[in-house]
Amino acid sequence: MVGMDSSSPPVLFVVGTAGAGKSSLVTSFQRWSRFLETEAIAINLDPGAERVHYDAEFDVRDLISLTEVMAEYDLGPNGAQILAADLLAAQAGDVADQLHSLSGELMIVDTPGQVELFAFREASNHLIETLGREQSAIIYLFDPMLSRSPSGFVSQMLLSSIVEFRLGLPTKNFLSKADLLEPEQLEQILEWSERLEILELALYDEAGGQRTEFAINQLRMMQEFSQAPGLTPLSSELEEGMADILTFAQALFGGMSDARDGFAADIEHEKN
Ligand SMILES: Nc1nc2c(ncn2[C@@H]2O[C@H](COP(=O)(O)OP(=O)(O)O)[C@@H](O)[C@H]2O)c(=O)[nH]1
Ligand SMILES: [Mg+2]
Repeated sequence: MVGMDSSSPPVLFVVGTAGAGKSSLVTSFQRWSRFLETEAIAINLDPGAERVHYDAEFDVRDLISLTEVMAEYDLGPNGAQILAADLLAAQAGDVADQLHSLSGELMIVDTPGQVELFAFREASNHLIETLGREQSAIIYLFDPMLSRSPSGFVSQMLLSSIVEFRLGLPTKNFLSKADLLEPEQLEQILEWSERLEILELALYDEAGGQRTEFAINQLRMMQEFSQAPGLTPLSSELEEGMADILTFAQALFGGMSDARDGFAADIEHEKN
């Protein structure tokens, strides 16, 4: 068996609340990377996905079917999702063999619809170890509609940091589906992400003093520890922000993969 040695590629886990745009991002990023002639390997870890629009080199649905789990154990979709995650952990050996046989320059991983299925089940930590913790990172997607209110925005900041804490991987926040926001809304949200004191005022208006103080104190502490602060807009629909994802991966893993030189050279080439 081929081991995960230093030649194994960087792995980006795409995480976010249900409907945040995870699967669409994997599709868009893979399509974009093809133009650089350095294709990203897509992996689907969502047993509940009805269909995916990317080419998955590994698809968890080949091992576990949600409809079969529902029928066999007489469960509804939520219970079946949880059991599916645990069944997957029990097959960790098989999964590891299949994942280890993949080679490429960068892996991008689609995770289950609901964020807690990835962040809080034991199976995820096994999978991260299997793919290589040292070269793994999280792309955390903010839902654009939820981001329009100060409390919704702050809630996602907190949730993202909980996921980062739980999985112990470097995390970068991206504002998903930016094409759905009015330019003023987008500007406002980005300003909140850059200037805590502006966010604090907006939150104070919406939520009052006590809740604001609680949240802003948390955020202030988080910002001190964050490896990749800020919020970067992206749109899978318009294929925008894909280079920012790659830049994040390169900043973390630059020296670890041939991808860097290949991708960087291609991007330089695109610019010219
Ligand atoms: N306008 C727009 N819609 C998007 C974008 N990304 C995803 N969507 C839509 O958002 C919905 C949820 O996307 P999906 O990728 O399935 O979310 P997931 O549950 O996080 O995997 C779908 O209807 C997508 O077509 C985007 O960049 N722009
Ligand atoms: Mg999905």
